[in-house]
Amino acid sequence: MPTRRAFIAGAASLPALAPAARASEPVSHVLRAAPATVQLAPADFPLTPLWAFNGTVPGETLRLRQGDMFRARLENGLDQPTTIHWHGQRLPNAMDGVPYMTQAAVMPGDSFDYTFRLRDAGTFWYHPHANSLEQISRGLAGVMIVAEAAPPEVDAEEVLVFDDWRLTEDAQIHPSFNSRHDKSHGGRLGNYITVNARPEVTGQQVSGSRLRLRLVNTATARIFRLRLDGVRAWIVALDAMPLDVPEETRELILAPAQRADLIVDVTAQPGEEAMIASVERDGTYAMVTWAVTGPVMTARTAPRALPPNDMPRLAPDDARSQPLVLEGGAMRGLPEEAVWKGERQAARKLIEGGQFWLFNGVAGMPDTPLVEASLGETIRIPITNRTAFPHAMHLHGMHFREILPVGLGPWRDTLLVGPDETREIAFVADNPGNWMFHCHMAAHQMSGMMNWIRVI
Ligand SMILES: [Cu+2]
Repeated sequence: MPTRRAFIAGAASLPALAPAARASEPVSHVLRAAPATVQLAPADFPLTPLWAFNGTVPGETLRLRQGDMFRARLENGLDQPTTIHWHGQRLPNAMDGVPYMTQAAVMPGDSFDYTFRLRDAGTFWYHPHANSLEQISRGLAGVMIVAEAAPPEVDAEEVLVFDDWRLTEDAQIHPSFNSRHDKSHGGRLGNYITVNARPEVTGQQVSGSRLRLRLVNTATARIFRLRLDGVRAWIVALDAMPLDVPEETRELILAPAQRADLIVDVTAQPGEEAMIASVERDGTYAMVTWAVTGPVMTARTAPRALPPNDMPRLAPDDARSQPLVLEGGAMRGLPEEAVWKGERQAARKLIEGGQFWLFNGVAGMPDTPLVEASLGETIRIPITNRTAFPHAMHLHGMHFREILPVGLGPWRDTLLVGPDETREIAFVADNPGNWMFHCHMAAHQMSGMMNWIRVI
């Protein structure tokens, strides 16, 4: 019969689902998810009670260095389970923050230590992956910056977090998280767009100066179309990953969860303004306005590419293909029957259960993954969107590239696929584990648009 000592020793030698950081390795960051109250709406409106990391929206901006170990403790001060997903990080599966898939949910009053090496430089963000629509919409999101060993030379850097809030007339977070209309249409679109949780960011820049801008969309539904004025701008990275060649632009689309790093030269003259505006259906709104001052700095040559992260070599010609078809939603609807919770069911049953969307005929997480890849295998996924809405498709754990008519697109972790489009992605399955592949419009995710990929 095993002795108690032997039993304890045996239990201690079992690999834990996710190792807690040891006492000898203190955490460098504590992120407490808890209720907070901030002045979110303009000053003549009441304060807004929301949920925040460390009391602010966006949550504390984490400034880190490539190659370092990251150790952060999540403390759950909410009255419901939560986790943190480190969006875009190529990390060990147990650190990915997906409850019931990579870790147990962190219960109210409990904590969880996340530890992983920061292998990639870039602009990332963190957010819960539990009850995501409500938790992200109430304010739980923050930016994670991993600096390159040799960052580009700029005069200033700005982090700009674009978000969209649905507020009541007295500036409270609208509690309509179960709206069937949101789920079956374009998601939880708000009525108040912000940058860094303000309706507008203002400041000063010197004419001719060079800025690095890190743009993040933390909204759960709104696709921002951003226009740049009074500057010459280049995209140098998308979803954290540097472009091979910086791409000059005057306007860019930032879908939910996407990031863009820009290098921007202020071309407006002293006395003029430089601006980032959001182009919306009902008009164009200034989000960032810089008063431009002198003396004028000397113009520089176009920026060089950022130092690349260590990406796999992608040879899609040899890849296995697994198509994904997106169906459902308003205007197109569901077929008569579909699979939900492992059973074929009438569409009426799915709709009663708040399920409006299908991935390959299945609503919600299927028991078997979309793809089971062997480690190192290259996989192609043509994504066909038969719905009437765009979807921001996000793969955890690995970045992918789009297969273009000629060549390959940039490395991304989130791709916007428009209605009636087919967009094909390819990736090297080089990170073992179970990884979610889902629409990042959280109302769509919870109403059907979830799947997963297994790498073994
Ligand atoms: Cu979607």
